[in-house]
Amino acid sequence: MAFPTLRDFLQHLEKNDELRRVKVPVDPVLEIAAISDRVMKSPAPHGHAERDKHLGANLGGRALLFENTRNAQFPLAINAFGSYWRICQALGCDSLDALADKVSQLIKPEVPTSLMEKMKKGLDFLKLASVPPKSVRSGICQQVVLEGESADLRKLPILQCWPLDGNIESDQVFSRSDADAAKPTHTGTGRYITLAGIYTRNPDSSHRNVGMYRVQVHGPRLCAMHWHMHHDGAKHYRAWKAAGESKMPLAVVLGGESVLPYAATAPLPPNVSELLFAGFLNGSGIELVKCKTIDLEVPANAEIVIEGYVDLNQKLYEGPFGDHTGFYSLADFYPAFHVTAITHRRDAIYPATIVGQPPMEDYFIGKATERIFLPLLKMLVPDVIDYTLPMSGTFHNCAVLKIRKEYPQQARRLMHAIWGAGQMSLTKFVVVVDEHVDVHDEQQVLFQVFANVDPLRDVEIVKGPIDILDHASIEYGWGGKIGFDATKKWPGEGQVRAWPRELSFDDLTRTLVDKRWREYGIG
Ligand SMILES: Cc1cc2nc3c(=O)[nH]c(=O)nc-3n(C[C@H](O)[C@H](O)[C@H](O)COP(=O)(O)O)c2cc1C
Ligand SMILES: [Mn+2]
Repeated sequence: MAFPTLRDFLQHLEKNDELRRVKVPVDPVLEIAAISDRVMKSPAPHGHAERDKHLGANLGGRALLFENTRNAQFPLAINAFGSYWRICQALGCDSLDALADKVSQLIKPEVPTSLMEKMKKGLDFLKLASVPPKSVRSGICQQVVLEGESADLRKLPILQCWPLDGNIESDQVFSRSDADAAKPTHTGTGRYITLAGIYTRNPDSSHRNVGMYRVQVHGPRLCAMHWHMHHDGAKHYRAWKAAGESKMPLAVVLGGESVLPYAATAPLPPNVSELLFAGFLNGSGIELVKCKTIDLEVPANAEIVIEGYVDLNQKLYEGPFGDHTGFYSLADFYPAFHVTAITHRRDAIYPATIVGQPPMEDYFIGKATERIFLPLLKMLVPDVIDYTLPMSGTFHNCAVLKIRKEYPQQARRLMHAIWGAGQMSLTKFVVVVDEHVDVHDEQQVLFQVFANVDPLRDVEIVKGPIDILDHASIEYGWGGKIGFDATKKWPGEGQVRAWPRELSFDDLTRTLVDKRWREYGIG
């Protein structure tokens, strides 16, 4: 079962020895981040039983609750989702594979025919299975309402994660110039809200979106809103601008049901509601209350809600920011968000995360997506048996997929399907291996690539949209992508000499040695 509030979730973690309280005063500027980085890369109390040989399976340390945050009024929780065990607890499942099974059961009975129908059915499963959000009159997130001058972001223990964050005087130059940008009026601080759901709707209220985007603090009531142009918040922004509006309501939501932070990161298509998906994961509809100063609804069980509006004619410098790529994302211009109110639960806890070179907390959030979306990926591309987004690929840089090869050049078909599939289309390196390979074992995968690929024959290079955080692509937002066909090549695939067999012992010998192992006295 998932948990109705962040506090309930943290209590559960503490009961299971998965949380440590830090009582001494600690600085939200860099110190908390440096502590968390170390903890996130250390062993977790409960690992991943089935995957114990795989990178990251037993990492993630413990969740941390900093009770005494220097110069701020709230305790800070971090790394609450940062291990296999903890992300499963947050999503109310025993294992991510079990959750993926639940998703595949839902989509199985349908027998769609065309590709379009398949896509529609695949996504419709949410509507069939989930529990829609419910509007309620009041919520703990509004126990305290701060408006006007008293809505001051400095009360929150907002982190500075990395030393050059927000420092535009540094050598971290701009990633591009935005011709469309109004001249920036403000320089940001190094502090970023990192684990919030950003709630927006389109102008006619026909669709609402929740996305996890970082928010850079510029002043007590001013922020920059970092949504990538490929994401739905940016889509809403463009819709409000096209409608000739000057302000777009927006809420930054911290805490709430334990499924919410994950749901905000899930790569759902623009027309599929994160709140519906969250209801499905939560097992009951997410309760929503009306905001106090803007026309939006937010989760009633949240710890803290920052209400306000995006000024559609004002942009701010945003960045640099130490990002999940392991590099600083360079500064750029992003929309200005003006705070009109901060509401919070009495004794609220401020949730945060840091990103950087993996493994970090977001690695496990990404793993949840990898597993939950496997049945949907299979529906779109039935060739896929399993896949992984390896730790070293920081999500968009690499996907490894395995197939049961049935016809020549099947791997290439799969590559192109991936490059056309939602957020996965941004994948820079696609590796395809045969069925017997464990894609979660990086050593096995690299062995297959190095051994089975002839670079003249088995590499596919294309161009197209790339994650905007990719600093290597020649242009901002698009560039080259490469596919490696590491499957066994068939005579029908061009110039292929006789292909040797991979070494392995026969079953008889293996069982014999297993049975006699102790007898040998080797240990
Ligand atoms: C910790 C974390 C931080 C993220 N920060 C951003 C961000 O600053 N901007 C962004 O556009 N996406 C960010 N993402 C990715 C989006 O949350 C994710 O792609 C999501 O599916 C977007 O939802 P949308 O399609 O509704 O926009 C982040 C993800 C995580 C896990
Ligand atoms: Mn969305």
